[in-house]
Amino acid sequence: MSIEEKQLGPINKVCVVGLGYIGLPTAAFIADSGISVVGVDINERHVEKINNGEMPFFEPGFEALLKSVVADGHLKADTEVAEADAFIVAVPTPFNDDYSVNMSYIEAAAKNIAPVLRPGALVVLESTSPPGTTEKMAEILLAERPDLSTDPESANRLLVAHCPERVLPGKIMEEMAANDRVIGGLNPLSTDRAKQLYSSFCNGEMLLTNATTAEMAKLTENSFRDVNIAFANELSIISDKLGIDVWELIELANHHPRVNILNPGPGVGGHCIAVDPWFIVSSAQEEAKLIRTAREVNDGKPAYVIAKITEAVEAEGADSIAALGIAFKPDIDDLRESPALSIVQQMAEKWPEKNILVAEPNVNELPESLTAYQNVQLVDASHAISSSPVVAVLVDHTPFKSLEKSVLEGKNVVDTRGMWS
Ligand code: SAJ
Repeated sequence: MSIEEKQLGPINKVCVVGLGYIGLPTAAFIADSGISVVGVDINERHVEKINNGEMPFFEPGFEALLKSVVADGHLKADTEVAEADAFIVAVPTPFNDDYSVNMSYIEAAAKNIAPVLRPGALVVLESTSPPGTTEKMAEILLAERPDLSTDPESANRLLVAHCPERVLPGKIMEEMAANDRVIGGLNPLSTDRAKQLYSSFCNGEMLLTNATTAEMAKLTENSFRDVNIAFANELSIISDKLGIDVWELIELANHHPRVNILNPGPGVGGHCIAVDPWFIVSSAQEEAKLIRTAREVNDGKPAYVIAKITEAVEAEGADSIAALGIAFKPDIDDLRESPALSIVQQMAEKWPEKNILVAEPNVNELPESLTAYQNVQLVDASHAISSSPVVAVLVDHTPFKSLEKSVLEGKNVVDTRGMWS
């Protein structure tokens, strides 16, 4: 049973639902391959910006591509879905209080798409999701459209697959075309059709499997990283207790040909690694012991850093503290789930009478969560350091690395990133 035998033909039109950090670049890459793409988002301002070729968020190198596919008419944004040969769902999948997935965005997308589905249409879920979600999405589609069937032999067949996004924010232009893709359909025909779609713009290998394994593959990749960062974070706490420099320790251990320890930090941020492992935990509560513990270790790191800063503040009798960085990782402006931001917020709350001098070269103004505090100011790094006896290094942004080490002489430094080790 192949695409040719089933006479599914070429994919000429694609509808991408959700124009965020993943959906929009995906839509633009597909449009750049010559396919006509309608990108759909509920945010009207966002849609308007895109149709003017303007970036709704920062991603290096992406603006030129966006402008070009909008100008040549291959990409059009809209608030309404349109008929298409294939649909990609790239909407958020937050978790509920019990860490189970919140399906509301997927459900809303499926209900939107359902009325415009034609027999033979393909629907791909890209959003990171727990095992079984693609099947649930198919059930929602079929409940709305009982005339369609996921039986590949049916003339009214609906093809459904999962193809998780795997690009690293900040490197999307390289990784969107180059990364290998894991593709898992509800049946082999759905998998093949999704492979045809992704081959239009991706030069990486197409790794074919079933939907549940594809869902779990994505969660596994991010959990692998989370567990390994937790190992590094735990080592940093053990090393403090034993009076060992963790950066030297890791460097020495990494000389072993089969050891490659990641970097400790103030905790794990961003919208992926701090979230996705919980989907495994909620799918296998009893069994996912290590994955749960790793999450707890990483989530506990900001409180440990606060305790270290408190020791330094008390030792110095400091009335001013320099905080270097609030982004969730180096050289980006993204503050989502940032442990550095949460540490600064906790300091502001804990010490209303002390000045918290924040240096963050990637933003022009403090986020609302910090402007609420009178004692927090955004300043440049040299000013923050020279005015404070205690310096908390929370993000290792490149501009910080070029500061002379001598500016830290006599300072009590809590360096969570090993920037000057
Ligand atoms: N971090 C450390 N120590 C390290 C590495 C990272 O503390 O050695 C921290 C970072 O500072 C940051 C967090 O971990 O707070 C996550 O950063 P990251 O660079 O590891 O990952 P993300 O969240 O930007 O992107 C990840 C990527 N997944 C993997 O590398 C397995 C990316 O490929 C995924 O597409 C993305 O998650 C996603 O959307 O799922």
